[in-house]
Amino acid sequence: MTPRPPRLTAMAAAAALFAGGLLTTGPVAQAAGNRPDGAPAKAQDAPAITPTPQSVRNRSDRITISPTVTLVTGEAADRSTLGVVTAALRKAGAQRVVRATRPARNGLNVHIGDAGALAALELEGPSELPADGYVLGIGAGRIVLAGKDTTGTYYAAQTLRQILPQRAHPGARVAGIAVRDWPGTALRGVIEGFYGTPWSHEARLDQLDYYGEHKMNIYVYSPKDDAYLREKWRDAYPADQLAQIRDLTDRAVQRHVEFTYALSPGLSVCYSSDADAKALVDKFQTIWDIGVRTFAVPLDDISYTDWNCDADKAKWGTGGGAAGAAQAYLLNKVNQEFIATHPGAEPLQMVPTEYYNVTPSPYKAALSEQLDPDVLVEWTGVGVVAPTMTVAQADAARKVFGHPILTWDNYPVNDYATNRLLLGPFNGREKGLPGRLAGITANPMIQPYASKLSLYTVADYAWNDAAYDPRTSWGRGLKEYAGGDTRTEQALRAFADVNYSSALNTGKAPELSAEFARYWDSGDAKRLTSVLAGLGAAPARLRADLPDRGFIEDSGPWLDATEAWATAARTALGMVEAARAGDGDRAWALRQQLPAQVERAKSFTYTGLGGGKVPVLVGDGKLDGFIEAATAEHDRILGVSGRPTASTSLGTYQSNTLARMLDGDDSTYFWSDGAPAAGDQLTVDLGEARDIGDVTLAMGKPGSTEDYLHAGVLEYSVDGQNWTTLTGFSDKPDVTATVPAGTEARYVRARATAGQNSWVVVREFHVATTDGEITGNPPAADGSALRSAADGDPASLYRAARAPEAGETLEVGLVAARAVGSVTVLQPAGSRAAADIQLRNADGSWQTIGTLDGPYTSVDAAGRTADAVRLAWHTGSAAPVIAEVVVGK
Ligand code: LTM
Repeated sequence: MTPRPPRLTAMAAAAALFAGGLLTTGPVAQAAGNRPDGAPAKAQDAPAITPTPQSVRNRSDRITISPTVTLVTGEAADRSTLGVVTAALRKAGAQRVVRATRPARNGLNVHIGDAGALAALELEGPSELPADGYVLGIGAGRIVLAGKDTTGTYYAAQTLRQILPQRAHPGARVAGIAVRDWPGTALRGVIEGFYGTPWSHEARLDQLDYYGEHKMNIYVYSPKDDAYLREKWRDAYPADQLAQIRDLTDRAVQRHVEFTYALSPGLSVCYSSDADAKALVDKFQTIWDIGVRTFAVPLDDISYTDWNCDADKAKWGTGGGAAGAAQAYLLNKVNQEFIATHPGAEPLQMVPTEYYNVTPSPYKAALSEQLDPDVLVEWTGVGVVAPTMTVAQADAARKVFGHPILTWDNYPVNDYATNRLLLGPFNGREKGLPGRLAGITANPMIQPYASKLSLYTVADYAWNDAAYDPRTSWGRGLKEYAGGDTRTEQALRAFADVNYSSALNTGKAPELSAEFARYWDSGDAKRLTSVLAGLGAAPARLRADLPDRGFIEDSGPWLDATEAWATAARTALGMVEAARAGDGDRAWALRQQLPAQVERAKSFTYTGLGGGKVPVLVGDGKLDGFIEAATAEHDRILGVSGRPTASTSLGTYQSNTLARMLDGDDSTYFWSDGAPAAGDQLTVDLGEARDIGDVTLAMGKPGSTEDYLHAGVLEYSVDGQNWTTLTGFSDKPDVTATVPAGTEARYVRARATAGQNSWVVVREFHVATTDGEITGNPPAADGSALRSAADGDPASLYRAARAPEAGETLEVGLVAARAVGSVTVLQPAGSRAAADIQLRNADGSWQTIGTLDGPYTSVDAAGRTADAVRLAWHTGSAAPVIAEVVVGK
């Protein structure tokens, strides 16, 4: 067992603090953000120190790192602290670091854990500070580290480590400084409490190092999928696993972190059973024996309406109040028979079954009244993943649970969204909150290394909430994690930005989306090109240079997806730029690359505990949104009308979606999941007001011949508000309305004028538009439609079933004769069809204006009047594949 330094621990301090209610004066009030001298702590005071210190004052004097530095050690110095200080001095250029009981005459003296040595710097000692507070003074020819306790001195050493320069030789001059610092709340750290693959032993050791460096002092060991903590809670650990817990405990002690062992018996415990209480205590004893001093009993995510034994029902009855009484009974036994009988044990922690609100209930009342008062209660805030947490809510929790509150903050945990990395900052937590709590524990991601970015900000907030700014803290965390290299930092920032959003940070990819908005506003393609190039290169740079290699392992599929999305976005940008520059050929070539690039970007998966694969999300809604917007812009420039969309007041039966009534395929259909009432409607939206031709509503299907609108009207509208009737219909599944020439509409709808019993099937709801009517040959291959050649969507293809025969044509009818500015024919790359492009004159004759020439053919029609356009296939042409025929004005 590792020897433990005697100290007033933070947890004991927290429990004491709450024993008689909230302290509102003294150290805790200071910890809420005011410096003892009354001046507010400023983040910019000490940019290099993390978490942001409460008070930093620069001095006018300097010290020099001498070749030999003497450590003068006092009581509140332990080996870990000496190790940190020695390593920092060596990195600063000291060649020898020696220990002594009194200061050396020559060279720099570093006083560790000796508050008396502060007098020479005219600095007040740490005695009035809360637990873990410290004073660090540099000046008057010395360095003094004086903690309120050993942890405080250790934190002074961590601060010194961040202040000292890195030099190969002695002689560095260090500016004088006075830091007076203390935490905003007693407990600050992490609860490994998620579902999914538990962290590895190495990752946990690494985390404990990280916590020590960032002044976090608690780690709760509670992974949901460690069987010995839940399903097999009564069973003893195999020797190797126990040895690992011992390792973790030792490392935690070295890093001044409370290793907290959390056993969750709720799935099978019999609360009234002496044998189960003994099993719990026995298991704790084995863990105590290897050095653990802090214990928890989480009772979250269990049923409290089903007892695990009849004896509990007989003893307590049923309902939430009974469950609260039963839990209090068992926990009090553990508290009294184990915690109270083990001197040095920290206060017991528990997670209630109602952990996610402050609503008074019989369950909470029972816990409040019957649970021993010194037990800490964990609470997730209002909501399991609370978007915000306020002082008022914490006070309400304190009141309703009647116990000191330790938050179990479900951020950045991603077990409920394993497709995401949550790399944004800790956000939405009100200033002043830490001072009302016994502490803050954050439930991290399944990915330990990637969790560090947000944990950095949790540590910063928990230490000094008054000075905390989420974005500033996030930026500092990125800088630190990148290891001092600016380009790595930029790469990390770009990657973290596209993995930013969560319930706490609702903005998606905030920096990248601002760049997209700027581009659409300004047209500054150069800047966006560079941003996207940076994003695309970020994964490779991180893989090459990020010091923390675990992050790369954790983020693999997200890194791959980021690179692929950036590639697709660059293609989309190039496409818009080419279209805007009039280079339709290139624009179309780029547009065709997009689907495969997007598919690849969507193809990367995270593999969870059971081997299930989940496609990962990166910059979702922003990167894909940009590509969609760019595609629409490209199509708009080319004059492509855009595909109609549909909506309905009816529900959808299974996968028979509305899109199926617009796909030009008579064998697929929309199917409602119920019978329509009068007023129910199906609406086609053409995207903009356009000249429309005939409207066809094809309803019913073999096997469901009665599934159609039995009584209704076809109507159209320009604005979606004012409707004009085209035709009424009754008792016929196939309806066609002839539309007067010159009719303009954006919306066309079929509206039920009476209720009926049968559901509704719509095979096709077709509104002919200016460039819409397609007839001709060769017929479309299976799975393709002739209509796809001019449906407003270049992504849908008319793929001929065979090569054309002599005299065959593909004809696009215009609603009425009009001036034609150009005809553009888009074919997929590699398509070898050959045809003349012809216009139909007023006398019915056809005039050739050009020939098909590669994937992108655009022919100037010079405003000739025509009422149809056609492709007259050449003899010997390959089977045509046409993406779109665009008839420009
Ligand atoms: O939050 C608590 C107290 N329990 C569970 C956690 O184990 C889980 O990680 C989070 C997030 O899914 N939700 C819970 O309810």
